[in-house]
Amino acid sequence: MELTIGSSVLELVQGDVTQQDTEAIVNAANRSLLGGGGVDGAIHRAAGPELLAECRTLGGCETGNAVITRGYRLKAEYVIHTVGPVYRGSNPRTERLLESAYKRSMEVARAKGIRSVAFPSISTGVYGYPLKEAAPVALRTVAKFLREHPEIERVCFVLRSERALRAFEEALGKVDLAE
Ligand code: AR6
Repeated sequence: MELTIGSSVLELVQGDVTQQDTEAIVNAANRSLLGGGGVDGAIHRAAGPELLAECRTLGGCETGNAVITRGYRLKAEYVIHTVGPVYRGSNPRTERLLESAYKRSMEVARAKGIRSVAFPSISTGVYGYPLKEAAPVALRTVAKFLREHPEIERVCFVLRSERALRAFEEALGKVDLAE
């Protein structure tokens, strides 16, 4: 599924974010930036040990923020590491932190002159954010950024499961992208 926003494209696909050939892929990291399970583990395995070595020099990342490293053995030249919130029930603060994780990732990409970015669905694995609640936040935030910053040409959400893809497709149908 694909949507045009100004001169940019927002795309939803089912797949593995580590295999994307966008200029940057986003990692759903934790505050230590020293690796973990889920997408984080897969990205570190695919990128090789040099990624962890660079992450060690960064001194961590706050929830809702994002930092950038090289991509090493990945097809993507860069990895943007962001830390989403742990879900403990629906509340505005948690939602703001998820929004911030997407927004800061886009800002970091833009600051590097990156034109294409692939995202996994942040916080919806180990961190327990329900897909149905997370998908509209993710799509709204990225769509708003693309409208304001057309220099990012393509953003692809790479969803691991069919269930996740469906949740994003449904949200894309409902969310008011002109907001
Ligand atoms: N490509 C795309 N999506 C994936 C992939 C993949 N290769 N693998 C998993 N997913 P999670 P979080 C989906 O748990 O919830 C780590 O230990 C997965 O199905 O990776 O933000 C970190 O170190 C889910 O929908 O990230 C942190 O401690 C989504 O990606 C913590 O987990 C996110 O799941 C972060 O938790």
